[in-house]
Amino acid sequence: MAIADLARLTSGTHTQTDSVSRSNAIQKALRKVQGLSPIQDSVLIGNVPSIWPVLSKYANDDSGGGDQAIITVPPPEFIWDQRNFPGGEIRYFAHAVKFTSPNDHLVISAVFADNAHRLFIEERGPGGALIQSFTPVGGLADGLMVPQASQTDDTTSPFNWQKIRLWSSDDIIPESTNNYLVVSFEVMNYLTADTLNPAGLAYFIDIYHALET
Ligand SMILES: [Ca+2]
Repeated sequence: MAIADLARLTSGTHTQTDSVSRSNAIQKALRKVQGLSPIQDSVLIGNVPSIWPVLSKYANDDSGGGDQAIITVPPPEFIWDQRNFPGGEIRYFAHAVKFTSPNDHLVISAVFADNAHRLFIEERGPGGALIQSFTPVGGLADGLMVPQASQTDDTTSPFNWQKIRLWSSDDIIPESTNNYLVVSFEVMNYLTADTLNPAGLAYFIDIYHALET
């Protein structure tokens, strides 16, 4: 069966963000891809502590069989909703792409977060209605979503922010091509006594689909 690339999604200013809820971030992501408003683009924050692991492409990337639509997508950027990072805060991020076929899809992801995060990959209707979840109930888990976990759980190297979480799956079959594949994140910045306590998110998602059912 032939397989084709559909999209590469990487964190950047097009990633939508919200300080209140994942649902709000998803609404913004769906509006962004449909050319509607209001939206809220994420802020590029750079490698704040200079020691975060960087998700980057190979210099001679030929992903997607060399398809320019894939390999010209910029590598992931470190993002947040603003340039300050209070300890204990949770921020939400989302990115949507429209399904173009009813066939089996393959999604491959790599995610960095400072400090903990949950990743959700879902089919959503154009207005945001949840159609189905491809990730576990409550999202894929990276670290405890507890502000004090930096003092109780995430206390030795490799720290949570040093881990790149990997996930992939096939059997991602949309109910309708009117719907969207929506990737969303809930990210928590732990409390710490350190002077510098940055928060950030960076991700890479490749989506492929079968050309026949
Ligand atoms: Ca932090």
